Amino acid sequence: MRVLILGGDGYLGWATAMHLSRQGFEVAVVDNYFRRRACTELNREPLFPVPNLHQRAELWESLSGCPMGVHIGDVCDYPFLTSVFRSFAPEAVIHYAEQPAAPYSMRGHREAIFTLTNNLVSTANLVHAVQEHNLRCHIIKLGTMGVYGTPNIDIEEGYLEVDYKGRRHTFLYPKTPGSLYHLTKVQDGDLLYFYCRMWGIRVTDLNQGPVYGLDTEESRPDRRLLPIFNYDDVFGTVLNRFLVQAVAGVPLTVYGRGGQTRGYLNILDTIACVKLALRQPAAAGQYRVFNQFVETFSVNELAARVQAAGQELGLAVEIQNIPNPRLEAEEHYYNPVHTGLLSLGLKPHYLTADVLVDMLQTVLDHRRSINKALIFPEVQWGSGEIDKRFLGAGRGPGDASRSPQPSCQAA
Ligand code: USQ
Repeated sequence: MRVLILGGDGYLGWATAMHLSRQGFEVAVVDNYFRRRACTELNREPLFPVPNLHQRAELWESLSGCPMGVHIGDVCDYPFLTSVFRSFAPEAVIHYAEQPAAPYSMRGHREAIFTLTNNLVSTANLVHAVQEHNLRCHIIKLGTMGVYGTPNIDIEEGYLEVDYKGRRHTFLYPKTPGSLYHLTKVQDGDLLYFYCRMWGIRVTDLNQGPVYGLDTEESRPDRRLLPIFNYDDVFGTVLNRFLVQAVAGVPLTVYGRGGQTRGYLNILDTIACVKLALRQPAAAGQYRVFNQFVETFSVNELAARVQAAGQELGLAVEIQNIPNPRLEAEEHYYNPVHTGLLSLGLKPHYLTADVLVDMLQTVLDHRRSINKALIFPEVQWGSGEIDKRFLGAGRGPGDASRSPQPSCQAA
């Protein structure tokens, strides 16, 4: 199967590309180097430098014997995208080419407009390219669990069946995103769902939680094959940040009370989920949604685990609750369904002490490159007076975190 990976230079795109090419898929990668440029512009360089995409693809081919096509260009440039479709004729496309950082999207006007434009135009261009070249081409789009927010009821897998005044209908699950980035993931999902209904395209939307990890089987033979790994306040995700903070001797930055709970997964499981979706594609006209994570943790729980793993390596890890730069519920109900990918065959990797120690050891190899100035969060979500009771279920000035009342109380 010919698989085109948009955003193939990124943290997840590169690891996915190597894995799929080794598994016998014919792979081509596309990237416009946005992440590299933004890291340089904001002075938030990754933990270690990685060769450019051409060099990585050549190195990968020399080690594995698996060739990989490289196209440098912008998915928002429609003539460029259609030229790639014409030359490669993909049968599936994995769309990782969105601006993925919530803090970046909240940094200012320029970053907000870039996030909106990039994430929506890239998705719309992809849909049109598929319609123009091969309507059967399966689109796998990386979504986010953050589209749902933290509602005070269970989160279903994409859809919600509603009984209303004696009738029943199934809707997309209601969304309450917590950053502009997450909002664009709601909007691109709506776009894809719309075109599934209009044109019969086939789409899988993978609503992924925060990912952690560095090494995959493919990167182990040569450190130059590791993914771009950020630990700064803009592009770093929470667990990756905590690992670097533990090694740097900086107290772990728990934002606010630390009860924020999310669904996490190892980068190995991201790759496994994408492969499962490729091999068992959505049907024509189907907008298929999976909640892509393996286990849930609060930020406090993650910090405690990193602290314990650090102790095994003789690192004295402190934890500090610092003022939350984001507007988000810090204590909330969280119970998302995530059975779809398990039923396709996912064999999860869990966040064990061994996994944490292994990741800490890789970070220790690069301890001299850590720039402590990149750790403390600078981007603030808002400056106005916000009543935090509106942040949870968004149902008005009631107590959003209150559990549903048992029905016997009404009697
Ligand atoms: N957090 C801390 N301390 C830190 C960094 C983060 O307490 O130093 C907290 C945040 O406030 C948040 C949670 O940890 O409550 C997760 O933050 P994150 O930065 O790891 O994740 P987020 O900004 O939500 O975004 C990341 C990826 C994004 C993906 C998303 C999945 O950057 O691309 O879509 O995880 S999810 O969070 O489920 O929406």
